Amino acid sequence: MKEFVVTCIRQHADRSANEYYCLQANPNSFTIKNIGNEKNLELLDIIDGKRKMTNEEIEGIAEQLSRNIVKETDANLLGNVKNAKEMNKKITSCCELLVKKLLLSAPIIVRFHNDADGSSGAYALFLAIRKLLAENGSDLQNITWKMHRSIAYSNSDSFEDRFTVNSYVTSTKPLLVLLDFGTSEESNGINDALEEFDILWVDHHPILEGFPLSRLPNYVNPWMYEGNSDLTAGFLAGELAKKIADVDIDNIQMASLIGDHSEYSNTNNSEALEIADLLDMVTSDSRQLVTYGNGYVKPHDINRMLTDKNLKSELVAFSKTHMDTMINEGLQNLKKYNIQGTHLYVVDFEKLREKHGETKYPLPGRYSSKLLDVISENTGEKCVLVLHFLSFISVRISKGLESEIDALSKAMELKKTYSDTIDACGGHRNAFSIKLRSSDDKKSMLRIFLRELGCSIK
Ligand SMILES: [Mn+2]
Repeated sequence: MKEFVVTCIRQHADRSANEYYCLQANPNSFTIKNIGNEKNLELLDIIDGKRKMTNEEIEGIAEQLSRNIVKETDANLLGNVKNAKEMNKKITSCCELLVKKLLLSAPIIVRFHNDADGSSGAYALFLAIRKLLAENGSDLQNITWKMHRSIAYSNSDSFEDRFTVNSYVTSTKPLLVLLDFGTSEESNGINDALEEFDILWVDHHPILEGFPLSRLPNYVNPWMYEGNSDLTAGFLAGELAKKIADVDIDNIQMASLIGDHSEYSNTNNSEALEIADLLDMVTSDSRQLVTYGNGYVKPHDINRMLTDKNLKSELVAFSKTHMDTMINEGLQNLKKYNIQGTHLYVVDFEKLREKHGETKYPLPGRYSSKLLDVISENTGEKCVLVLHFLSFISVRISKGLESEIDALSKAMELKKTYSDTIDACGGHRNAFSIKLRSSDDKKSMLRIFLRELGCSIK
């Protein structure tokens, strides 16, 4: 196909400012260009041609080309999932969908969880997409990256996203990419989003009852293939990235595993350790990196942080010193209880953070994971850490102990019994949190929860 075809129009109030995104496709390569203003074109017009293309024609061309572009990869770690072959197939088809949307210049919104896992996934995809487009003489366009401060996709998120793509007329549905989001009922915006978007969702949280899997053909989660949360969302997004373009992202993927304390993390990889720490920091407190806009970190910022040597070493130094201080203070302020042949520790995070005023780093969840690691290293035993903060109770359990101390199930039970007090509860068996409707109930609910876990408290 020698000619360019209009696959997407971005409309402006002033019609003459309209932008026309056009595709020219060869069997294994393509060009996308944005033809600016003063052209009175319509969707699927062939530029300089006399006819229009049909929707089926252009879809067919984009689908075939995306299949030619997406590469076979040997995904070593995927072998830890029992049905690795099936999962790799699913990743490939998700990849083809993403590339097809790129080819057709459909607006793409990528929402990523604001931690090392979610942001490394976004960064890996960013690198791959940028490379693919550069190799084909095309620019990165129509992609919106949104850092997301939870793992739930709410109704207001869906409202915002539909608004974002409102000004586009496209030959194919826009694409919504969710990285490291969970399946809890708080993700109630999904149904509305499905009206407007195709959804590509990369997850590794346990799949909860009532989740509309059948409506989400492009949902990847190791739990569906007899794997578990240890293959992280960022790691899986990296597998997608490698199929799109030849990018060197091993350390980024490793940072994702380290960030989520996966059993596949290699903590001797000092470069990946650093990246994980930095990603955790800049997604907790973006003032460290971003001084403009809404302060939300985007892959471009991450790229700057990882490629600018001075900036990087400055950030590394800050994150190390600050985390060490906080960990030491945490160790000095633990309450200790006996449970089931081991110990449970409680720490009041509000009290710790008070002293440090300004910075939001570290966020309580990641802090509790680190603190648990240090405690268990110091004592040589597997243990439980309960951290509380505002209306949150965050729980961390050493790997391997969760089958003996199934605190997540107990918390879920409590949520049923005390639905007036507990607003939400979710995460992984080793790492989850309970969100209360009001911080006023925290003391009493904490006591009930600790008693449930076997602590002797009056
Ligand atoms: Mn994750």
